[in-house]
Amino acid sequence: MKAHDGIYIDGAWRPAAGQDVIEVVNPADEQVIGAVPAGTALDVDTAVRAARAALPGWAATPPAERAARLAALRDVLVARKDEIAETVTAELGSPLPFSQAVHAAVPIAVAGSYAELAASYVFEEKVGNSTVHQEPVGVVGAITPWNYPLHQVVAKVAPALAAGCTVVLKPAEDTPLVAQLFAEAVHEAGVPAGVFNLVTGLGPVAGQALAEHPGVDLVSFTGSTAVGRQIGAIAGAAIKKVALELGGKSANVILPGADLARAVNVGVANVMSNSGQTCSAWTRMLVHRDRYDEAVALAAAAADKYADRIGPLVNARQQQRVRGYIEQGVAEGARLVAGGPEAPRERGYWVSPTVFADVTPDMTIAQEEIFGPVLSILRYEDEEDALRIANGTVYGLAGAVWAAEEAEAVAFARRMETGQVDINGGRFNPLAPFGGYKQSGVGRELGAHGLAEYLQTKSLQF
Ligand code: TXE
Repeated sequence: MKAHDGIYIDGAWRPAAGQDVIEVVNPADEQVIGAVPAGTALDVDTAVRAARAALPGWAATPPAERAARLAALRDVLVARKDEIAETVTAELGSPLPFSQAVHAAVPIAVAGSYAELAASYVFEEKVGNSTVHQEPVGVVGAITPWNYPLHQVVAKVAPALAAGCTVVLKPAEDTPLVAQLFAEAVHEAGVPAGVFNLVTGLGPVAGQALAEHPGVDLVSFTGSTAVGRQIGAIAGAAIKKVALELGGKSANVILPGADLARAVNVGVANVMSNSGQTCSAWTRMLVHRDRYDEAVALAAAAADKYADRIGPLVNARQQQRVRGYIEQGVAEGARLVAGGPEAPRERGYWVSPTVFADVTPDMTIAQEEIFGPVLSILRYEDEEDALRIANGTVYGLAGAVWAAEEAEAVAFARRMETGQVDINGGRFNPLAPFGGYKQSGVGRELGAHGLAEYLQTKSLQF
């Protein structure tokens, strides 16, 4: 048994209470590449107790020392970045260059940002005759999905540790290997025993036990809206804090004067990235009717170029789900201009880059999160119509606006009901808060706002 064939609790790898395992499958070819313990409520309880026991010590550790551990963690992740990329490629199926450029590099940037924020954040300030203290919320239960397997983990664990919280992580069952690698990195970075704990397992078993555990003060969840709703209900009943990062159906609004070719090409790249398994993906492209046909032709040509560049979907269920949405799009009258429901390969969970034209706002493919390489192109009459369509879903996670003038794009973006908007392109910023309006979630991740989620406020009056 290799060291990490167990679960990581209180600074050590140990066997889970039961014998069950979860097999890990490479979605590109359906080969079994490993297995991890299927932790149960008993394992979760052991982990939460370890996290509670470690809480007073870590909460009292000076922020500068917490920052030093996070900087050490970042350094270990840097030293192991090739292994991270290879692991994510093996369990998620993403092409290796993408795993290197995104699945390894982004969490390294996020860990680095929290090493800096832990050192610079104002945990105590004077307000009139009071001092206001920012204190850790306590024990965090983190439940993460498989789409950006390491990023989702770091986006929760790094700010929680920066805040002085201790953590029990339940990673997605499809991608647990990089979570094990992360636990090794935390250990190597010298984070004290019990501050970070890892229990692999199934969502409805280990995940639910973690959300329900009375020793957990805050549940931070990223995943489907359906499970997010359940977790929100559990947290509501227990009056415990909750952060939810859920689905999206983001709009890419191309205003009439924009550089159409650039807006379409970047828009298609955004949707195809990670095979469309991105909650913030710009899955609805909104184009003025005068430039609509031109945009459709550009998008179809751009999408076809991704056929050999994107990886498979994570598992057979997601592949079925996405193919089902494509069939539904056809059935509801949308026009396929690239891709389609047929699986392009026999083995593995592949779906072709797909583009639909003549999509209307009421169609299922324009309303529901598909989570695959599928773009819907919608036509608008004028700016007010574009805004109505952009805001016309239950979600509000991200989006984009393209215009001839930056100010015009900013004015439009400010009227969008969504948490993050890229203006004429835009680059990833690990310090910019990320999170949803409406049913896309509760709370923010990344940057100082992400850190604040893990803090509670106390004021002392003098
Ligand atoms: O998500 P689940 P799934 C969306 C996307 C996708 C759909 C289904 O639309 O097609 O969700 O994906 C854990 N109690 N997103 O089924 O089930 C689970 O083990 C506690 C959007 O994979 O929500 C995993 O760790 N935990 C998204 C995590 O929840 C439970 C990313 C997410 O899995 C649980 C992924 C339960 N009862 C999917 N049931 C985003 N927002 O980025 C499951 N889990």
